[in-house]
Amino acid sequence: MALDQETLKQFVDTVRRYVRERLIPLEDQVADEDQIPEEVINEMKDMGLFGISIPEEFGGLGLTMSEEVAIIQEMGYTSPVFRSMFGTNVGIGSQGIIMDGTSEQKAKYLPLMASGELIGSFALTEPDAGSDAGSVRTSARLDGDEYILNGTKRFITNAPRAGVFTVMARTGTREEGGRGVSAFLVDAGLPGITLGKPDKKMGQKGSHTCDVIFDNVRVPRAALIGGVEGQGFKTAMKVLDRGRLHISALSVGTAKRLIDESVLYSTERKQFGTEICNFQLVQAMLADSQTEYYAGKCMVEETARAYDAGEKVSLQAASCKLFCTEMVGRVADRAVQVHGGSGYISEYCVERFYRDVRLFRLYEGTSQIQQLVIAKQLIREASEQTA
Ligand code: COS
Repeated sequence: MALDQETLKQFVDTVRRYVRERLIPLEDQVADEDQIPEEVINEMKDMGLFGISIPEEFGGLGLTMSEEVAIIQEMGYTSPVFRSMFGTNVGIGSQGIIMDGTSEQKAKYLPLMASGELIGSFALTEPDAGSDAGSVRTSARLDGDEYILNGTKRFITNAPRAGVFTVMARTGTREEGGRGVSAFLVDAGLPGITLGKPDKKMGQKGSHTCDVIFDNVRVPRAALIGGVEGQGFKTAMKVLDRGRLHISALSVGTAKRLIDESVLYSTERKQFGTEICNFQLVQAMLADSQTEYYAGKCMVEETARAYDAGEKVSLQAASCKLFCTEMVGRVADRAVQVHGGSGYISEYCVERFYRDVRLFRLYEGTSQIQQLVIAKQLIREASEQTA
């Protein structure tokens, strides 16, 4: 649903105020305790954040991509772990069902995901399959009316809280690559599912990932997304197109925060008898960050508009992910530089953000995978024109 401009503005303002008044003051606590307070999770549920992308008929807010991008930029202004708590429900954890699920699968899972009662996680990555998403080894063997799943999934965001996993598993042969992969909705409480130890990450404390191990897990045939084998890779790619745009919006929001922190610091910190913002070399860093932030924002908003217009945006989404996640890395680096020695001290939030944003260039496809997606499409388009 496209919200009218006034309603959208009110929602964006509400999220902006919530981020500034409620979440930013909690950032250090969440990082220190590696835990988001339960009451905050409940507040985010009450605000409808878990269901922003889920259609209204299933209890979500049914925002368009442009609207989602506006909200996620606001969320990017604070520690990314808050967004991560509901991010899988909005993106990779629910979109496979929304895009390719049967009406029974939608009715069973989406309302619970929209309210935040059920956390959905996306289980694609494996110890030996990350960038090469078509090479997953987790197997799903049909046995009567059930599939039996075996394998290990790695770095699964929100796995410790998940109620359902979208699992990419091989129903075909290894030689079939992506064509032999199917997507399954696997309830987390099923016998044979165990979780590995929580991963000790570089940053993003408060967001939890771990291995998920499937040992002869029996799921009904009805767990196969869309009821069709061999479509899992394509489902994953479509989900990731959208996810990449979402992460780009997040990167843009975080860049804005880092710029604001840098400007503020530079107007307070004095050296050589004046505020450091008066030095042109400092101004150059601020200007470069602002320019790159603005470029990223324009790209993301334009691609979201194209997505809403029904255009295929794989190339644009990959371009956004490549540019915006690399951009926020540079902006974070400059933010530390503007803060000087203080930027290396955890008392200033730029130190934490510097570590947190490093993940953006890795998950939902590394920068190198985005380059590959972009170049492949350019080459395909060129060969179609000459054919
Ligand atoms: N939307 C719909 N379909 C898509 C698609 C998309 N964005 N991208 C690819 N496909 C389809 C192709 O059309 C092709 O279909 P056919 O078999 O009918 O021709 C099929 O999927 C295979 O496509 P392709 O040959 O391009 O796939 P590759 O195996 O070459 O791999 C990459 C493509 C490397 C880009 C893919 O594996 C990838 O994105 N890897 C990164 C995965 C990732 O992000 N991992 C992070 C963990 S998830 S949080």
